[in-house]
Amino acid sequence: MGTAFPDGFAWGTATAAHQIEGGNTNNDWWRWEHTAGSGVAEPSGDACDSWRRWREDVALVAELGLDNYRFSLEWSRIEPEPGEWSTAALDHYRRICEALLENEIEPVVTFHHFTTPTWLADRDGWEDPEVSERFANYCEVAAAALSGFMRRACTLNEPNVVATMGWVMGMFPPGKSDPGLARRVTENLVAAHRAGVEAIRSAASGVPVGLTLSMTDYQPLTGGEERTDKIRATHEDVFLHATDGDDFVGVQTYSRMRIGPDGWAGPQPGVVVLPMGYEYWPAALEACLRRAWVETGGLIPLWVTENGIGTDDDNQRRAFVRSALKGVLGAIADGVDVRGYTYWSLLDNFEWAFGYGPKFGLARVDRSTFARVLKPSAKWLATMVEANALD
Ligand code: GCO
Repeated sequence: MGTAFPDGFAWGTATAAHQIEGGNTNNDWWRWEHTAGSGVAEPSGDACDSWRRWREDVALVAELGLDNYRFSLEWSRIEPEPGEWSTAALDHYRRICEALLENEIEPVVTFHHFTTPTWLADRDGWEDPEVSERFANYCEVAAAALSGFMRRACTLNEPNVVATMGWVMGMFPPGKSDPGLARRVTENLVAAHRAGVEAIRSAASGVPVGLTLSMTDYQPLTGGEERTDKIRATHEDVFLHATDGDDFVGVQTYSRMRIGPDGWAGPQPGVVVLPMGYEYWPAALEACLRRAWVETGGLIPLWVTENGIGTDDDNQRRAFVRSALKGVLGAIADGVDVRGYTYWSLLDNFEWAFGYGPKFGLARVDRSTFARVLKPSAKWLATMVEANALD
């Protein structure tokens, strides 16, 4: 296996509106962050002030010589009340796309990245069977505004995490633990994805569209085989099997989980554990790419739309990315059609329930001045992007 990536392999980095913009007060996450007992470490507050400083973010992506930048739209800014549309918000996101294109960077736009407008959350949100129509309506309006500017569209970011963390683990809004409701939410998210694909294609024809899925390298321990199959089926395959006809599948992988007869068996003694409690396991990416390829019949191109590491040790970040990319080369060598790699994230940002603790960024952000400073690992990544090869 060589160290060169295929010609045209695309390199990118990613962020999400609520994690970097600041002041997203009209969505369910802002309210969740200020709900006693939610467990959120700290409120998102000003985040990275990217609603104002987005030109600095574009300049960083350009400085790294990346081919694309994945960012998300904040639905609650675009549709602050049902049927009320903000031209100013749509113009804002179009200006980001224009600035990226001026720097020969392809805008990759995520339409829903975990946050839902409070007016929708208060109408049963993702539990409401009507939600897929509301989502499709929003997709159509937003896609029409960005048509001709966005180069790839992601409908839902990690719908499996939305369902599990919100309706099983209770760590994300609405903080429920009801497997029956989680199943209904999953069905509604699948329907929303399908309706979103149609809406985006109708409003921005020719733009490749797909979903981005959180995938974990689930490894069965003795006696954990059946449990592993069940977890894969309900947490991943239900979405992988909902991508028929899509233009790509986004794979987002961070680690593995060993599964025993009672579920997650916890970190293996001797394996490094990261600040968010999961193992340092870069090989998980290759395993998940291979599995996504098989489960989607080897018919739909894959993109790594998120892979990264929350760590204060920038050398560990570099080692992690290098090892993960070796796995990507291995999958490609065996015929898996992987079109690109997106490092999560451009910036140290609001890591949901963990607050600002975990540091995923290629750039650190001063929490009071919002100054961005690229880390050495970012400059190392830029050299690999330039060579389109592993160093
Ligand atoms: C996710 C989200 C990102 C996270 C990243 C690191 O996959 O959970 O897309 O918002 O910040 O995964 O945990």
